[in-house]
This record gives sequence, structure tokens and C-alpha cells, in this order.
Amino acid sequence: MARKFFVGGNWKCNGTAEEVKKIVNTLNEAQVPSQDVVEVVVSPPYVFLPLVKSILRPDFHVAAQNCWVKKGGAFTGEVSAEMLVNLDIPWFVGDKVAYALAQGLKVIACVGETLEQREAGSTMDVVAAQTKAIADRVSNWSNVVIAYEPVWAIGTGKVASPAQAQEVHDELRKWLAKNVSADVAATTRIIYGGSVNGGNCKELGGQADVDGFLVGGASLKPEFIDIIKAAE
Ligand code: G2H
Repeated sequence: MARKFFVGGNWKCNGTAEEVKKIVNTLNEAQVPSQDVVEVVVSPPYVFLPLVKSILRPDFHVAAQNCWVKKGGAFTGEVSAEMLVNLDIPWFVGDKVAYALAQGLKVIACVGETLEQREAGSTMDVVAAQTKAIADRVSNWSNVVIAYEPVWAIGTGKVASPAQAQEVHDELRKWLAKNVSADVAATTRIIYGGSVNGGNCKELGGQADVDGFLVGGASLKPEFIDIIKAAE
């Protein structure tokens, strides 16, 4: 089965209500490939989730950036997975995957090595160990997208080369084939995150095992549309 290209916009801790509305208007007006070709998910800060959900075009989806690790209750400041389900927020970006998956949320799970780990030659060991921690908790792989995000490329302007990204994605897919199943390896989207922009997305997205992107800084700008179009 072909893997549908996936582009996530992680807005992190940015924006006012006015700025968020402006970004959404830009997205709503954009001519992009259909949702049969690319799945687009944006992840605003928590306080703007209902606003974004109410005004965003229906072919784009919304993700939360975080959620509480167990059932809700007397946990000041936390937001539970049940609340996200209740608000019809289908996706969650982050590393606390187990409880979110158990509640039926779809998860963009992030893995990646530090610069020291890369230079020490342990990239694959690190990424495999992180993926194993996730895989141990997953029963339905269709609810999981893996984002390879080398720590040294996050928000730094230093992007992995297409060859570096492809190498890790390929190894990750082989890890899934060996440790989960051939079917899961063939169907799970492995996306790349770390200083993706309108200029580097096409070559990165052209790699055989790069199934899309998780975009931070550039997802707040109109060039996010160009990144979505890299699906074509
Ligand atoms: C890495 C990435 C998006 P940026 O976190 O998740 O951010 O594109 O700003 O490096």
C-alpha cells in the first residue's frame, strides 16, 4: 500500500489570536494537492486549538502539542487525552505516546539523536531504542506517524542532508520490518523534521523513505504551502 505524504505544522509556542487567524486564512486560501495525495495537520498552542479547529478548512486536521499521561483528575494545568477526543482533536505531537494512543488519538512520535550521539556513530542505536520504547506501546500502527527529528537540526537552521535523512529513515524502516512486521514497515509514514523550509523540502521529500515533514518555524509562514506542495 502506498504511503500518503504527510505534512505537519508544529506552531510550538507562537502566535496571538490575530496571528493565528492570519495563518489559518493563508492556509484556507491555498491551492494544494488534494487530501488523497497529502495529509496536512497543524498543531497550534493549546489555547488556540478550538479557534483553529473552528475556522480551519475541513481537509486539514488539528493536533495538540502535548497531553497528560493518564486519566484526567486533580492535575493542575494538564489537559487530558480524553479532552482532546471530546473536542474532536484527532492528533497529538510528542513523546508521551502510550496513554494518548490508548485513548484512540493518532500520534506523531518524535525520535532523533543529538550531535554528540551522531558524531559518536550511535545515531541508529539511539533512534532504534527510542522507536522501541514507542513500539512497545503501539497496538494499532495506522495511528502512528514517526518523525525523525535530529536534535541538532531542530530550530537551528541546520538541516539534515537528503542522504542523511534517507539513511536514517531507511534504517528505521528496516528496524520496523525486523521488530514489528513487514506490513507495518511498508505502511508506516516516517517523516522528517528539523529546519525544513520551502527551499529544501523538494529534495528531502524526493527521498524514497521520506514520507513527509514535521515543520516548525516555516509552518508559521506562507512557505508552508510550498512544503505541502512537495507532496506532488
Ligand atoms: C523540529 C521542527 C518541527 P523547525 O522541532 O518539529 O522545527 O522546523 O523549526 O526546526
